[in-house]
Amino acid sequence: MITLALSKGRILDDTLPLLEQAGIRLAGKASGRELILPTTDPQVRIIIVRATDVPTYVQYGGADLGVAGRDVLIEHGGDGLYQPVDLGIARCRMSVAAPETFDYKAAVRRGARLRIATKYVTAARRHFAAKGVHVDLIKLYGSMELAPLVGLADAIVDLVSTGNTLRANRLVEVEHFLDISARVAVNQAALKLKGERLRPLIERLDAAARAKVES
Ligand code: PRT
Ligand code: MG
Repeated sequence: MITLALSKGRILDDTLPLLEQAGIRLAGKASGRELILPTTDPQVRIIIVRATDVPTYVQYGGADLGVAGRDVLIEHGGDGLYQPVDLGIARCRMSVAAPETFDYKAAVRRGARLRIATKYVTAARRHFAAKGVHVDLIKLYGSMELAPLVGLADAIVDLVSTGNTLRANRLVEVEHFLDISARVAVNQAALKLKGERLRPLIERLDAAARAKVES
């Protein structure tokens, strides 16, 4: 049996069509509450976990492979994971955003120490270290947009897609530093033990993703 970990929402919605291209469909109609979904391939099942838990399930072998955003994989660290395929789905970017009233570029120029609120501390630390900007990172688990509005932080690091969330909170995207899309993460031990089954599945997902890009 091959177990594939997905998260509800855009990862599941965007992965199902690729799986279908690879010849695998959900078996029967799901109510939306099941956490284990059988597929038309009796040797493949899907488990539904939180987006940030996908790499953890794969790392410890609770799933043989999974689909997770580059953001999630960076924060996890990638231990024990092989990342062979960028599916090009669930695309967005990681950016620094600040209130209109905060001159981010000027603050960076004069070497100010910045307070940055984010869920993505690893990616943010890397970015500011590479830029040589001193930051105090404040870890939050959601609604980062609020932090600068109440004086908790000067700026935030968040994912941006349409930009509507930032606009609604009168924040401006001042620096886009990472392109994000979802990748396949595979348990390294499973790849050795179940390689005969896993490799063709990974190859078919890769082919489906490429075909989607070309169309
Ligand atoms: O929602 P939950 O807490 O369960 O977990 P999650 O937020 O990690 O899961 P989910 O399904 O929301 O996101 C899964 C993956 O989709 C992420 O890990 C990203 O790789 C990817 N993705 C693509 C996004 C977005 N686009 C996105 N726009 N993830 C989050 N957002 C959020 C963003 O954080 C911000 O709050 O949407 C808001 C911005 O969107 P715009 O369109 O207003 O700019
Ligand atoms: Mg979300």
